[in-house]
Amino acid sequence: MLNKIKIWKNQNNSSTLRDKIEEIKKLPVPEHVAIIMDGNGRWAKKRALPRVAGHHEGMKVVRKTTMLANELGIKTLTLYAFSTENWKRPKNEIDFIMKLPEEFLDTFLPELVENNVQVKMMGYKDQLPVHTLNAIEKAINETKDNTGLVLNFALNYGSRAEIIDAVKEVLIDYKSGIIDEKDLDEETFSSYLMTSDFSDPDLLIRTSGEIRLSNFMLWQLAYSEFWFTDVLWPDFREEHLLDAIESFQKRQRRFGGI
Ligand code: V07
Repeated sequence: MLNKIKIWKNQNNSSTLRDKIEEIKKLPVPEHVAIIMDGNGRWAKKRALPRVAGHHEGMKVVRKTTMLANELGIKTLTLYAFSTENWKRPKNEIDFIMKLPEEFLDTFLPELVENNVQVKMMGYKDQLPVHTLNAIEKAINETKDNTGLVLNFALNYGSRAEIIDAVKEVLIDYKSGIIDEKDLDEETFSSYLMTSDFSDPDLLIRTSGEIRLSNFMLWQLAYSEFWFTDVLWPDFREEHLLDAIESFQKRQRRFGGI
């Protein structure tokens, strides 16, 4: 028995990533994890690289994070890839970022399919370049029957605009008699949001030391646990996701006690 325990430890007698994953899988994991992937520009600046190098490195981290989330049994992973405010950035940076979905999918779509991951997107599609949207819609279509992790990209997404648009839809349905004033409760209103297919996030992660929501899922995050880290998104590793989930599980245990 002791021998068996020993082989799980590495030479420093510290626990390995594998140990940590197995520990975390023993307790309930958050169903829906949302991440604000911040700090890509800062990561590049620290290395005297162009900002786009940070975005490119950040894309690789998306792949690793997705695979681990899938293995842990997380049901939905929502990643804030591009906000409605991000159009204010220099054109060359936007052009580069808008090629990332294609590059990501050219490289990783087969792996996503193999791992039963379903790709989704929420956000305002009209303003996206056609080449970007085509690549994403192809991936959504090719993975639509997959039953594993839902990988939901928030792209050209903004929460206040989403809420205003939901209100407008409610008004239209009110005018046409589909909905009555007394029917409008939180659950009904949620069904008008872009996230109508998903449960609310249980855990929000934001990297890079900023402690704010930046117009991300304002309605949906009302009851979520928040986990902020100074780690820049391109430096975010498996152990950081595991730390965030471990912290979530500890909080759940404290509140579940009574
Ligand atoms: C983007 C890399 C991650 C850090 C944050 C900003 C830059 C992956 C995607 C993506 C999107 C849709 C899809 C497949 C992949 C992506 C944008 C930016 C706009 F179906 N990374 N990544 N999209 N960054």
